[in-house]
Amino acid sequence: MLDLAGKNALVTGIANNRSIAWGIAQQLHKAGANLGVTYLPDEKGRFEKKVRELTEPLNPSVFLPCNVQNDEQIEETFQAIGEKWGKLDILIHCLAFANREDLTGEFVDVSRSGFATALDISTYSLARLARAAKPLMTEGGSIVTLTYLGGVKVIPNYNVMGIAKSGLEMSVRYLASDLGPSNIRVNGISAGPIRTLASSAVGGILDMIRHVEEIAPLRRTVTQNEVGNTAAFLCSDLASGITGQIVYVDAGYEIMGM
Ligand code: NAD
Ligand code: 0WE
Repeated sequence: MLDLAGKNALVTGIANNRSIAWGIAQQLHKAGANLGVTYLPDEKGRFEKKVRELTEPLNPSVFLPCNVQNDEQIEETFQAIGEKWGKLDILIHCLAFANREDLTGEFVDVSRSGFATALDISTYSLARLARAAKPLMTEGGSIVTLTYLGGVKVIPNYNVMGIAKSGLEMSVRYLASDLGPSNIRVNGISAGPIRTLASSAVGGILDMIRHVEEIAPLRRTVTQNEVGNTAAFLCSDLASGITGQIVYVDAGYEIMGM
C-alpha cells in the first residue's frame, strides 16, 4: 500500500492552486506524510500570504522562504528542518525560471546572463538542495524533480529552458549515483503540458494543450493530481528499487512519432 506515514517531506515550488507542487503536496499529505513548504519570497509578501493560506489545511510544520539563488536561505531552510524534524525523507524540487524574453524567438539569441539565470534556478538548484538534504536523510530518502520533454526534443520557444531541463535530467543520474550508497533515490517526472502560472505566462500554451489532446494516446493532457500520485509513488517504499529514472506522466505523448 502507498503509505508515507512517519515520513517528513519538503515541498518547494508552490505558488498557487494550479502549481504542480500543490498537486504533489496534496497527494503526499493524503498518503500520510508530514509536510514542510518553502516559497519564493517577494518584497510585498504576496507569495507568502497566498501559499500560507493555500497550504494551511495540510498543516505544514515547516513554512519558510527559500529563494534557490540564495545560499543563506537554503542553509536556513535545512537547518530549521534538522532542528524541527531531526530527519528528512522526501524532497520535492518543483521550480524553474527563465527570463521571459528567452522563451520566445530563437535559442541562438540567448544572452550570457539569461543562460546563467535559467541554469542557476532551474538546474543547479537541484544539486544544491540535494547537497543540503543529504546529511538529514539519515534513514535514506527520495528526491523528485519535475522536467519536460523540451529537455530531450526541440519544442518551439522552450529554448534555454530545454538546455536547463537537459542538464536537470543528467543531474538526476549523477545525483542518483552519488547518493545511492546513502539509500537516497533521485528521480524525475516528465510532465505533459499543464496550465499553471509558469506555463500560462507563455504564449501558445493553449494551442500546445490542444495538440496534445489530439496526438497523445490517452487523447487528453494530465492533471496536477496525476503528477502528484506519481510523485507519491516514487517517494514511497513501493518504488524502493527505482533511482536515476525519468518517468513520463504525459498521457503517452512522448512515444508518438507522428
Ligand atoms: P508554477 O509557476 O506554479 O511553479 C514554478 C515555481 O517556481 C513557483 O512556485 C515559483 O515561485 C518557483 N520559483 C521560481 N524561481 C524561484 C527561485 N529563484 N527560488 C525558489 N523558487 C522559485 O509552475 P509549474 O508549471 O507548476 O512548474 C513547476 C515545475 O514543473 C517546473 O520545474 C516546471 O519546469 C515543471 N513542468 C511544468 C510543466 C507545465 O506544463 N506546467 C510541464 C512539465 C514540467
Ligand atoms: O517548464 C515550464 C515552464 C518554465 C518557465 C515559464 C516561465 C514563464 C514566465 C520558466 N520561466 C518562466 N519565466 C517567466 O517569466 N513548462 C514545461 C511549461 C512550458 O513553458 C513553455 C512551454 C511549456 C509547456 C515555454 C515555451 C514553450 C512551451
